[in-house]
Amino acid sequence: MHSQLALIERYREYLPITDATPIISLGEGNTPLVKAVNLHRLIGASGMKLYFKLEGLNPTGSFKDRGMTLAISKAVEAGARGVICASTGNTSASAAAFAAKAGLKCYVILPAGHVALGKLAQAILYGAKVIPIEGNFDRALELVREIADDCQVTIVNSINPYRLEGQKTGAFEIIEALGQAPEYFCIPVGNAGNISAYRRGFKQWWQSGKIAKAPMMFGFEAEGAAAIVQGKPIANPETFATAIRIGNPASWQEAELAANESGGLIDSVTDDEILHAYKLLAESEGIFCEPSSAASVAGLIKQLKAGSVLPDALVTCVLTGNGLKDPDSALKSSQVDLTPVKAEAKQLVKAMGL
Ligand code: AN7
Repeated sequence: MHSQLALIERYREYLPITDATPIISLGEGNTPLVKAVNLHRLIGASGMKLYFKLEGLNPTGSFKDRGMTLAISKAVEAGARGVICASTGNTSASAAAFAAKAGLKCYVILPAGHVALGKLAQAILYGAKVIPIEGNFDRALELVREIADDCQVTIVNSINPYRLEGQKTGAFEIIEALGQAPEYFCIPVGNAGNISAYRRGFKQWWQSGKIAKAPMMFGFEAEGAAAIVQGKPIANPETFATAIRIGNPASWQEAELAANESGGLIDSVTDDEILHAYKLLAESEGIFCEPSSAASVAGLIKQLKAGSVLPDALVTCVLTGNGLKDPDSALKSSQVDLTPVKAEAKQLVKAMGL
């Protein structure tokens, strides 16, 4: 029965909703936690119990839906006319979809030229007003903060207090699926909201006695956008993982605290390491996530080599978004000859390399 409830109804006792809150849902949450059968062996940890939380199976294809269902429900409850966000893509897709269902106007401010095509297509088709700027994500978020009040629109970036509250439900689902918390928890870090949200979820259920121990939180920034690791904002962040191309994370302090107090770490991974993990997930586990999502696995591989993750541990990696959003990255990262061969059996068998 409980799977028929909307995500935020299912966990309502842990969330700031009341009988007066209209529930705007697209069927988010309840995503699969899939056990690795090959990848852990390929990274030299055959005894590892490794699980992937497939957040790309949410209705708009990313984890953002967990927070957006609550942010949009609360915006409707408060009588908002419209919502606005800056985005590297996934927030905009999610905001646009939930706003469409709620009948709210949605304004989306994007860094021109650095949003994966699928995400842009989503925001447009869901009917948002999409405005690219000549600037990066950090500048877009500054502008959104500057104009939201005057324009009488609600910000639905993760600085909206309801976003992270909704996103913490991912931690609850992992605990329910495993019957305990993982020992190590690995996640990509961009604006640093999701790692903060998961920490809230794990901490809340640890403090209420539902789990004996909370996981060590390991967050991974892209090396060219690693503000937290370097201890200073990055003016011109660069990485091929466009979703985490962010130089001044909004939840910087909460994320650092999450890593520190849980005994974990925020580290960085190179584009090459991300690319390697992206392909490994696809080829060894049949999982097509987006490049940014693969930062969690790239980071796991790095920490395993460094000895900070033990090879026989219980580990969960969050795969934050669906690879189908970004087919360009998939094709660009593979050297495949797609020249057509003659439609003849002999030619075909030869092309098959047999
Ligand atoms: C697939 O959509 O910031 O550390 O504007 O799309 O919580 O920011 C997306 C971020 C990881 C990083 N994986 O999460 C946006 C945006 C994917 C993402 C992140 C994002 P945060």
